[in-house]
Amino acid sequence: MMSDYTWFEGIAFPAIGFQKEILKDVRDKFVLKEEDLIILTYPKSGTNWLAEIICLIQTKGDPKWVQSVPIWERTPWLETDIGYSELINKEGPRLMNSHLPMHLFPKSLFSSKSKAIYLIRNPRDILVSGYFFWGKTNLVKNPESLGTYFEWFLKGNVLFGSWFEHVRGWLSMREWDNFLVLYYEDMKKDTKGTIKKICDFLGKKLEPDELDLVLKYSSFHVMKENNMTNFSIIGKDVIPNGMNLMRKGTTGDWKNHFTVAQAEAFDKVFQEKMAGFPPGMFPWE
Ligand code: PPS
Repeated sequence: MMSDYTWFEGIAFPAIGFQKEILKDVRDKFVLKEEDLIILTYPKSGTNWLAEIICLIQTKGDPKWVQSVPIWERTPWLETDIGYSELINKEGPRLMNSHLPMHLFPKSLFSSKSKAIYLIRNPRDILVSGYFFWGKTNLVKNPESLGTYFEWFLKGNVLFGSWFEHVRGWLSMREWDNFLVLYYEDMKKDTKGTIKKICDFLGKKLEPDELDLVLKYSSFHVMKENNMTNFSIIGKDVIPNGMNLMRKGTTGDWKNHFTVAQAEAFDKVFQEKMAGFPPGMFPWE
């Protein structure tokens, strides 16, 4: 087993900022409240894009909040040491995000009326995004090559475990009233339509000019320039090489990186592992 991670229940977490005891408390003791909103994703699915959109919906498109408060304070990351301690002490409606697979998520979710949005992205693009993002940090074992990371990803030997199991687990909640499933690919194709869908789910109404402001301030280029969002203010003492969150923001970048053999191997695993879902469940397939 790799030793460069914090392991909990067979799932790998970054070695910095995560502890088994906290992960256990998150699962067993964290109490979700009816007014909470949770952003759920497998890493590199567009978490921060969705978070920025939700923050901007809350301010009706006014960018002051997203331009003055770091995104990890606006939407604390539940399973981290810091995020957990912030959230347990927070009054009122809480906005949070989590990469946890369903079986490690707070049990209280299943008896609460809190709302959750699960964002899914083509795992091929997630693989490429993760390779370029994590590889440069000191948070994970360095895979040295995309080929090595590809093998790890298909086996689920990467942060937060297998994409296939993560998605299978959370999609079992898709019929719940307070659970919305979104796709990164749809967000790219029709961002405005997706923002409206999120507003409907949250019971928020935006005027057309407010909607345009949400669209503007959550666009890739504006987010890339926003130091409160693009991870550029994370100290070099934490991540010596820095972190480039806003890399390309496109769909299908995997085609620039996979060999033909890798593309075929991925297809085979995808079909095996995701068998049984109705046609159209994954818009990129
Ligand atoms: S993390 O580190 O797991 O929280 O990363 P996450 O935010 O989930 O995903 C990062 C990818 O999302 C892309 N991104 C966007 N795409 C389009 N539009 C906007 N506004 C946007 N914001 C973030 C980001 O570029 C990462 O994808 P890649 O493919 O690496 O560019």
